[in-house]
Amino acid sequence: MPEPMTQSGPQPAVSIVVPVRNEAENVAPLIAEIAAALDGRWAYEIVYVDDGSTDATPQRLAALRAERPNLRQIRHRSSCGQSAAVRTGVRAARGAIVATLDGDGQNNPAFIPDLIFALEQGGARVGLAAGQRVGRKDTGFKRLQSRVANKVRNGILRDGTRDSGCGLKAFRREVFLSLPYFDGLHRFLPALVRREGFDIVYVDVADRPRLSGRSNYGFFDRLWVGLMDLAGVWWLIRRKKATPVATEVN
Ligand SMILES: Nc1nc2c(ncn2[C@@H]2O[C@H](COP(=O)(O)OP(=O)(O)O)[C@@H](O)[C@H]2O)c(=O)[nH]1
Ligand SMILES: [Mg+2]
Repeated sequence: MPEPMTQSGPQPAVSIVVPVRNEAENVAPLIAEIAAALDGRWAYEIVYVDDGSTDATPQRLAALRAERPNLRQIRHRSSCGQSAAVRTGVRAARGAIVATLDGDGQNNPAFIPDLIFALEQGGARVGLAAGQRVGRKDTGFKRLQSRVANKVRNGILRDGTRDSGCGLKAFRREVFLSLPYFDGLHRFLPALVRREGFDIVYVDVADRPRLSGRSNYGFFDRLWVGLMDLAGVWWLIRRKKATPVATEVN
């Protein structure tokens, strides 16, 4: 059983969840950018989920916590993957709205307010505001992989999404936690959120190169698990009936 996570202090409206594995050099600059984007706008907390890093990521986070009371660090004892880290962060989040972003600096926190506004303006029907990268800063080969993967996914799932792998997203905590969980889930949020009967709104976000360190994924990781996950999500959608509208009769 996971230990219960408790936190005192006023409840924030928004939680920023950042999954990281071995991102020591990227922690401080990204947190400064998150604070610059959100300070004075919402009561918020930053929840870093360190997924069993073997570098100085936990120490850097611990040092920053001394000066930032709204920064939390949650640590997996051993690495369980990015989806698991996002889920741990969302479960621990105290805000009703959660925004996620990658911890390597590729996602610019300056877009978080746009995502939150888009979600809020959409009202209760909208379950997810998804970032769509423009001007990708990855290598040509990775851009090609991503383009093919997005075409195949959209062709099969028809989730109307150009780019579902962007780490910048905002959603209602409750909606995310109602989704079926699997490793790889974070790449299929638009299709899974639509499956629950919610709409998606999109926000264009400028992509950046990784600040420092290296990618955690290789070509074969993405190809093999990507195909398996696609088959799984296709099945989940096929096996969905109408979303129940339930009312208690008194
Ligand atoms: N918690 C956790 N985070 C991960 C893992 N792999 C990648 N990440 C984080 O997820 C984000 C995106 O990963 P990255 O390696 O940059 O993937 P890429 O941008 O697709 O090449 C970064 O913040 C990583 O630190 C993992 O196994 N566990
Ligand atoms: Mg990256």
